[in-house]
Amino acid sequence: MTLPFHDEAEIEIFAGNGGDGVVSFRREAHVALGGPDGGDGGKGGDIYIVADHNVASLAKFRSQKKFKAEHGKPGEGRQCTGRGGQDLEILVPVGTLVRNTAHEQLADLSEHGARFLAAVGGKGGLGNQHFKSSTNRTPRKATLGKPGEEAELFLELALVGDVGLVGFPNAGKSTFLSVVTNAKPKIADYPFTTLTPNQGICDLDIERSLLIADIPGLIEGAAEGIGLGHQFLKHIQRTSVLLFLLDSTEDVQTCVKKYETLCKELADFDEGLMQKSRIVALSKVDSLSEADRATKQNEIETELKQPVVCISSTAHIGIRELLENLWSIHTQTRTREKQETRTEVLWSPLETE
Ligand SMILES: Nc1nc2c(ncn2[C@@H]2O[C@H](COP(=O)(O)OP(=O)(O)OP(=O)(O)O)[C@@H](O)[C@H]2O)c(=O)[nH]1
Ligand SMILES: [Mg+2]
Repeated sequence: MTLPFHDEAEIEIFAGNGGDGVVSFRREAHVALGGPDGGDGGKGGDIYIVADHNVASLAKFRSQKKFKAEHGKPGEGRQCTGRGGQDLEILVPVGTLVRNTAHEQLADLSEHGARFLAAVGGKGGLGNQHFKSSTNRTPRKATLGKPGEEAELFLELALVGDVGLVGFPNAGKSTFLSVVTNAKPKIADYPFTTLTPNQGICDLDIERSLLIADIPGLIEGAAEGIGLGHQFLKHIQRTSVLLFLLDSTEDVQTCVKKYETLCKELADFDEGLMQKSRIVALSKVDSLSEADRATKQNEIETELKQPVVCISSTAHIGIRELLENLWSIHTQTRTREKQETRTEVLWSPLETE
């Protein structure tokens, strides 16, 4: 699944107006003056924004920016209420954030089927049947339907991956994605081959799969907008584990320096990214002899003071073990997150008294 990417959109939405109430009197044979029987107007349609996994990007909002729900119908005689306007569902990709013009987040539609009521339809007006009193048996009053809510909204897509790939350009991120998932990203031996995020599903077996997100390479100063900048880092914010790729064909000092730069760029963007579990891998080790591989791995582990694994996507070296490790970190992280949310929900100030 390589996404044709369009990850931001601005839309205007107009919920339906309520239908007007009407003035009407009962007309019956032999009854000179029937009572008031004007029905109420129907409610205007609401607008929902709904996450749907069949929608891949926000591209469709380039051509359509205005969305209007149906108005309610006016009431009718014989106390008939007008038909309500139909609700409108705007389908967006899973992972869409909805913001208002002040850029406050209104909704995070991170699961298929998640719905956000974005604009409420206006109430229908009241028919004259409601205005009958002991002093006025023939009221000529009815009220107008209320206007529906309107809003200007910003939609922003942040992918919901399990594993996020982090590395300098040319580190072999897209190649890794293409080997372990169904994605077919562009691969080439020059920097910035990947210009927009890609996502792919890696099936470890029938029951276990990981959603892996590949983002454009980072370079020093990305947080200040150098290279393609850090704009794509939001796509790995919701992953449970980060996989750093360092190109093993480069010397030890370059690998170490690049690793430190990547960490700094991540921290400059969002400290939370640095709290995520991570695996550091030396990529392209098929280009090194086994002896060189081991030496380089040891030296880099010593410098970084953390374990480093050796992989080659093209020669399938170390890939299976890496995927198993990613899986186990991923499941542990998600279990911990679930427990944390449960604790937050269960916590009550009353219990601490
Ligand atoms: N020998 C060898 N070459 C590899 C391996 N993985 C990637 N490469 C090569 O490294 C180059 C860069 O690979 P990409 O996958 O495009 O790198 P990237 O990290 O996605 O680069 P950007 O999209 O520019 O950030 C390509 O020429 C690949 O063929 C590997 O395991 N072994
Ligand atoms: Mg790439």
